[in-house]
Amino acid sequence: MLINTEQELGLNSAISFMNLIQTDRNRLVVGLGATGLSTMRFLQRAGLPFSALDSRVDLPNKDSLCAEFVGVDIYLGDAPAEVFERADELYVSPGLALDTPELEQAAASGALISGDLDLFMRNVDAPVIAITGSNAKSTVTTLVGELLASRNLHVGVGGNLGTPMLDLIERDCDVYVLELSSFQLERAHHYNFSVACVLNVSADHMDRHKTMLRYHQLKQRVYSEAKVALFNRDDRLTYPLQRAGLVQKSFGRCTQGLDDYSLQETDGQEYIVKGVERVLAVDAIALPGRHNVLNVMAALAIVDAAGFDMQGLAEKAAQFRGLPHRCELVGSFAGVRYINDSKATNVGACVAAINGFSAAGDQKIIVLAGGQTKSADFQPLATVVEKHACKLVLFGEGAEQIGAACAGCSDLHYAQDLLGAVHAAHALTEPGDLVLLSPACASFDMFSNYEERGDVFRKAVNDLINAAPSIGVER
Ligand code: UMA
Ligand code: ADP
Repeated sequence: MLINTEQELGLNSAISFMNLIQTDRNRLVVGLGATGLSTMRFLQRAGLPFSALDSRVDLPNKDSLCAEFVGVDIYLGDAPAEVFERADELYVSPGLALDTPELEQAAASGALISGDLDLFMRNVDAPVIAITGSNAKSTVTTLVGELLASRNLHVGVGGNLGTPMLDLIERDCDVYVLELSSFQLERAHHYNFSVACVLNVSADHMDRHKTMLRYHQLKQRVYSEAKVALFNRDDRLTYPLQRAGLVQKSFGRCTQGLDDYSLQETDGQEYIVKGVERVLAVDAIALPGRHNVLNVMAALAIVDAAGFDMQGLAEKAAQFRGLPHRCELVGSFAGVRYINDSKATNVGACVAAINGFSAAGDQKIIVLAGGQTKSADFQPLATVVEKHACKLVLFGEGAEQIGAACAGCSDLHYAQDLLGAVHAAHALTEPGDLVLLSPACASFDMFSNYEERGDVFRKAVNDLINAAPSIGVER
């Protein structure tokens, strides 16, 4: 279905003719979610003609689109083949797989398959810091943004984190900090970042990328034109490929060169250090869990690698309280802590959370997991639940598959839904335990997103707490 907005508004449409005289390129924006909309706005501001399409017939914002993009051809539902055939440049939303027949056909015909990252990189002059990885991207990107803002810099923070990167351009920032997903890297061709960091790599999005090799290669692209590559010494898959002129720096647990960040113990006190120089006492870090110590270290190392003045930034990083739904304490009662880690949408995140909390004490962890599996392998989860003798309460679409992988490794329980899982977990607790919602799966089987899943967990826990006032609540 074509919505030619000029016709709808009763105007005399001349958009095809206008396209011919204003440009020698036919641009097509594919997908009209947050990225598509920001791409349309960017092209419109730049005066570059384009068409757009979305496979949904009932686009919720159809009317406002018509009003905003007068004269632009917008196709909803099944677009005619010619729309793809005549496109020279396709700006494809990250949610769309590139192996769809129309996109493969367009690429085979010589069209450029691209995304918002290319438009962004071609149109900003300020330094761009790019952060990717399977997990911890949002946490580290946000912290880097906060650290730079505390230096009185005008910082643009966005990308996969939420604000589409092209929306940041108008703000004319001193520096940009982008969280990049494998999907965004996959459709890009321009990677000239000031600093590029791969925080960690563990299997995710296997339903889209099919093999770990492909996923790994996509993450590596972030380094391909960067000035400085910052990698995680504890994770071989983050190491950059050698390239002339590439400056390499690293962070990790064990000490390395004088320019690298690591952990060191002195007089019974553990510190983040740069070379041999103390940067921050680990005890001072507000974020919970051992994995978050590495995240704080990574953020400091990124700002340092980008060449900014580090004065006072370690203290600022120590105060960072994190983002909602990432190892967030909901409350504790009867000596049991309830943690919302709904953002753990893959196995690696759940494994990191279990390891992170296990390192911090000898409490037993009851893990609530399940949801859409994204074709994941749950063996790493089985290994870690066995190692730390965790109990597992499984719910949602992936429950059977996770149960099969963890059979014999863990005390297994099943629940109909998340509310049932919270009650089942509560029944299993003893004082000193920790109940951890860390699903290792996407939420879309039962919820609209991970935030809704986390909110349901929070409410269930708060209802439990409120129903047992006599026990004594510590929040
Ligand atoms: N669409 C179609 N046909 C399809 C599939 C999708 O037309 O077959 C349409 C959808 O109807 C939608 C549009 O394409 O209207 C584009 O949607 P999208 O899924 O690409 O999502 P956006 O709204 O553009 O959001 C994207 C990122 N989403 C994905 O990568 C799936 C957001 O990351 C990101 O915040 C946003 O751009 C701004 O940069 C979210 C995410 O889940 C948080 N990311 C994944 C993750 O973190 O694991 C990678
Ligand atoms: P992303 O944006 O990459 O999804 P987030 O900061 O939103 O990253 O955190 C997602 C999940 O990753 C959370 O569940 C969190 O517990 C987990 N996580 C945090 N730090 C790490 C780490 N260093 N390694 C692996 N997983 C981590």
